[in-house]
Amino acid sequence: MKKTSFENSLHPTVSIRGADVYKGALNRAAQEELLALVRKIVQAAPLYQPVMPSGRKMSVRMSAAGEFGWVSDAKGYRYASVHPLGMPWPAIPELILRLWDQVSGCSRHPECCLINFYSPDARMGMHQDNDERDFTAPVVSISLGDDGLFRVGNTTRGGKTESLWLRSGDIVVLGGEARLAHHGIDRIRAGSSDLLQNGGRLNLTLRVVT
Ligand code: MD6
Ligand code: FE
Repeated sequence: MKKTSFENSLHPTVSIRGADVYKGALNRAAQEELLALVRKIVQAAPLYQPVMPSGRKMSVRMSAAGEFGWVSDAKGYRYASVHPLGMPWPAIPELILRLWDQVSGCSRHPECCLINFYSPDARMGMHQDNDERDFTAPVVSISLGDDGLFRVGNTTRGGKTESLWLRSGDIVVLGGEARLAHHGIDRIRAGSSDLLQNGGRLNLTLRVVT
């Protein structure tokens, strides 16, 4: 079988406000392999549209793999051990764990692989990933499909921010001082990738939860 690019060693190529970005970490074969794994996950645990505590619907659709999925509804944000429809979350595929091992510098394994799907008009407001217990473990994100404009700010709200287009196959590691940096996705560049047959962007975020 064709060697996936991450069986070679990976090195960050860009840093924005302390977030390490591995541009082009995954070659096309690796992206396709990951996409097939994501399809299997969402067949078992379908993408759903989360509602924020404010009552507004999020524009992304979500699912997850692992012991926990991050969910949002009228009651608030939390990690849950079952999908909102009641089924257990599928296990995190081995390939994704190997990727984590290559870039995380963390001896623990992720307990959540959150899956976000963006149609061309979806976005993700500025937020912190702070529902986890152990902030010494980084958050690792993998982008597939259309380009997304990623913005990174500060640990506190407001202040200076920097933006970078994330392309299919890019990996971001938020660790160290940047672990609690605010970040979001401002927009999607429709049609910029042909990885997903019907377009859109997938982002996988891997987190140690407990
Ligand atoms: C996204 N990413 O790329 C949203 N969180 O669609 C995130 O929210 C994120 O990229 C923590 C660490 C890296 C990320
Ligand atoms: Fe995040």
